Amino acid sequence: MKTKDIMARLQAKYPGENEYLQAVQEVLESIEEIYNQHPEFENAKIVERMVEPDRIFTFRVTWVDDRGEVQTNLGYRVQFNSAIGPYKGGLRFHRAVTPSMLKFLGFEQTFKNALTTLPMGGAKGGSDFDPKGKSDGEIMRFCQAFMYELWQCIGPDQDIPAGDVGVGGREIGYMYGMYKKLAREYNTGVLTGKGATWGGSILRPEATGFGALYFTQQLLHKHGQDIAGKRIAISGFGNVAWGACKKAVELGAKVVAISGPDGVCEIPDGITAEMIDYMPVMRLSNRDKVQDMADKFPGQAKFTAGKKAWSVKCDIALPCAFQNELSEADAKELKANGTWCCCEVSNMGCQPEAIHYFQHNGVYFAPGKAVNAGGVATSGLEMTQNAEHISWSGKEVDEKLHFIMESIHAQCVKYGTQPDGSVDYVKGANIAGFMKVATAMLEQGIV
Ligand code: 2IT
Repeated sequence: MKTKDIMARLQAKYPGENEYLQAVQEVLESIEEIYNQHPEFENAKIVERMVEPDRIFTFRVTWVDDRGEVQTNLGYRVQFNSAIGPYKGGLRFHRAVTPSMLKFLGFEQTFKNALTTLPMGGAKGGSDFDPKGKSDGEIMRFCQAFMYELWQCIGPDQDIPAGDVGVGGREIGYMYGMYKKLAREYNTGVLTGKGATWGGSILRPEATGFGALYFTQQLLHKHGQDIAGKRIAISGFGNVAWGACKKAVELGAKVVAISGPDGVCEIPDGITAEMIDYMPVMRLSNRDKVQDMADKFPGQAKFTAGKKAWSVKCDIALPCAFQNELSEADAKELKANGTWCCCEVSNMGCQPEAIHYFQHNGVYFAPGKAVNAGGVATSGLEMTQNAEHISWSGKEVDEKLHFIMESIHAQCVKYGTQPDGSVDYVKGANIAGFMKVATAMLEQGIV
């Protein structure tokens, strides 16, 4: 297989699906060498099969807003790959959602889920519904209308959605309520990220951020460093950024920036517990403004409009918001300001040129599919608890999450160690995930 040829074919077939093409290109470049050492992969056309989703559901979602006006959105579920388990992955509600975005996310999810050590295939879904400025009632009616279509496509052994950008505990609650009514079954295993009193795993809300910090700590330890005392810049202020802030502070680091679509909040003395508690309040308001933090904590947080978190001096950068949020120019600015580590927490948060710059300028870099896998891994733990009708304590879940993140780090080191002893975490994560999925596909025949 030649990455160039496959990419040329995909570009001709899916012109304009830029995020999808970007995600595929990165994985193919990483695995090309090892793939070509295995003629059995080529004979079974593993790559050609793996880059296409198994199926995509597209549906219209119609709901009524607070003014009584009828609104129409599009909903999707991309079931990407089920070689190692039922389809699993989040739902994204964001105005920019397209099939390309969900295909990239579903593709990434397939490899990420393979890294978690748990039996989960890859999927993603969502809608171009824009939560910004919506009331709680509007959010509820949209979630209900969305589930009215989605429920036929999902099931505990079939496909298990969860949250992503724009979908948190509140939205999962509204969707589960509707699912239960339609299916006439208390089938908790059909969604993850549920409330703790009705089948949700303790620590699922924190898990993506906590897991990312455990991974970052392991990467630092591998390189003779520790997170304590380090200055960290974080982008976003949603669920993932919130969990990352909590664990960073717990491990003794100082979070000196958070950001939003409107700009950055610089926090020279480090984020406090009160500020961290305010982050979910900001999210639930649907205002989408990080400036609210500076307004609430004047003197502690300084807001600058139009600037990114990457303009703030830090040791470690943690992108926690959206794909392609960190460009080559941002990477250069970070490096010039003394940053020496970037762990990508958002899915494909760094542009390819930024990753290339980090890797060739002495900045440790690890990709989202390894760093953020603690979220979906804890969803996998939630599925196990639901199947057994039990609930583990926070301590039990945290221990399992810790173990899983260690295993993901070890897989990256195993497959990503270069002849000079350095670790290419991008290669490591991609090859480890690929080998697991490809082997399962081979063993299950041509289907
Ligand atoms: O990108 C992700 O891994 C998620 N949004 C979480 C998916 C999940 O099923 O928990």
